Amino acid sequence: MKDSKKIIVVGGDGFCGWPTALHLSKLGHSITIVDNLSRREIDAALGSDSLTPIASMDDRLAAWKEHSGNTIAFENIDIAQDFDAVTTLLDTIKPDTIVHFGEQRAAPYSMKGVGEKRYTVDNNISGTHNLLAASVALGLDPHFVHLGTMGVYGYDDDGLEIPEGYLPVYVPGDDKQITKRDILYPTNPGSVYHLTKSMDQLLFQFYAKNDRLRITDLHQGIVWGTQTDETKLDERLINRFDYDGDYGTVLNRFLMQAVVGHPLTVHGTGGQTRAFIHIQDTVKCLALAVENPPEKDGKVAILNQMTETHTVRELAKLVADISDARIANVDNPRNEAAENDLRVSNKTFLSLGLKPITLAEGLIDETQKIAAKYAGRCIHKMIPCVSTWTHKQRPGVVFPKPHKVA
Ligand code: NAD
Ligand code: USQ
Repeated sequence: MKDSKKIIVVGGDGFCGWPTALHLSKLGHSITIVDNLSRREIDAALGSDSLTPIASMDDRLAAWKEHSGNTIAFENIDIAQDFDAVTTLLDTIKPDTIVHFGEQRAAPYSMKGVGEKRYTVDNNISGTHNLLAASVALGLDPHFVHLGTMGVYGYDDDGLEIPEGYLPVYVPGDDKQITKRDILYPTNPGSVYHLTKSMDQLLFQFYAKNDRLRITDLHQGIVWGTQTDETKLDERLINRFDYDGDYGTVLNRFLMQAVVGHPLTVHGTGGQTRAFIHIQDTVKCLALAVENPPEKDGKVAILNQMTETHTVRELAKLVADISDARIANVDNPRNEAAENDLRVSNKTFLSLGLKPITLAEGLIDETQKIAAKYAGRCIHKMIPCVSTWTHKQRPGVVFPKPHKVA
């Protein structure tokens, strides 16, 4: 391949990282996955597991070699804790691109307790900073592609369209002249996890300005679905499917709940509007971002990576309509706006040629081929969201309907 790049995929054992590593390998790039397998360890500690049976890293990579003929390298490194290993690896590979998925990514997990809050901040901020600082110390010039999140902006806005990263502000000076500045769109994170993504933004702003690193920060919505063209090839390549109260995201949880006969756990009124993207579109967006690095102009390229917005109650109704599921409005364990509007600009990816998969196309397939097939692996006690944001919230538990007394 003419434009084959040396790419490090940090967090390449995870839900978004694994299918992205396969897709970039299929496109002819030379891939090294870096992962400390902490996500698997957290599952074991919580007593949870992916609904889909995910193979060991060795088996995953052997299966990919059989199907594609391509070798993907793997390094088990904790990027937050082992700076020397990060430096040695970057110095050895001298990557053209570093795709960074390697963070603790669950909002409920980050709010479980003081230990989880501290772990999330230490892991995410140190990991991101170590990659940036090591690249600069070695005099390397990789293009950084980082997975940020739509949620850095919070959900208290009144429906203004969220632009791609920057807000023009007009500041009156002493001489009555008006000066225009492009500032980072103000953040308003709703969890410690989302706070770390807001802090990552400042690290990127500094390293782009000071060291002229080329950085793309992808502000991604909630990813749904499981499989991509590459992970479908063999059961050993299957992607993970999180459904538990800490790591499961709302739409995949509803799909799983529908097939195991659990009421759909709508938090509060379900008026929360969120941005969504299918995992197949995630990997396509990553390939587009890798192929289109920004200029060395001192400014981080920030792209909104989402394809549609929905309220939680709309999603519950969609899933209930294709199943016999009952909808339960449970207590909301989160400290979040009960109802919000959300409008998001995603014009960059559309202009680069993304053709989004819509919920309407993918839902039934996903329900039957994945959720129903692996329903027997569900650990029912892990379903409720019990991590509360403050002592004022209560867990999102479905209580049995009271019996009518005759
Ligand atoms: P995931 O937890 O499945 O994957 C993250 C991977 O990073 C795991 O394999 C984990 O072991 C690894 N990791 C974590 N800390 C590490 C460290 N210190 N050193 C090395 N490896 C480490 O999460 P995901 O759903 O694949 O998300 C990937 C990225 O995308 C995250 O940064 C997340 O914030 C972002 N994102 C995810 C979603 C979503 O809906 N899943 C939406 C928007 C943004
Ligand atoms: N929700 C329910 N019922 C449930 C689970 C969730 O009503 O059973 C509600 C939540 O209260 C929230 C909304 O659904 O209002 C979304 O929750 P989620 O767990 O699906 O998503 P979130 O916590 O925002 O986090 C996920 C990923 C995270 C990523 C983020 C993108 O875990 O890594 O950054 O989506 S975004 O939301 O755009 O910031």
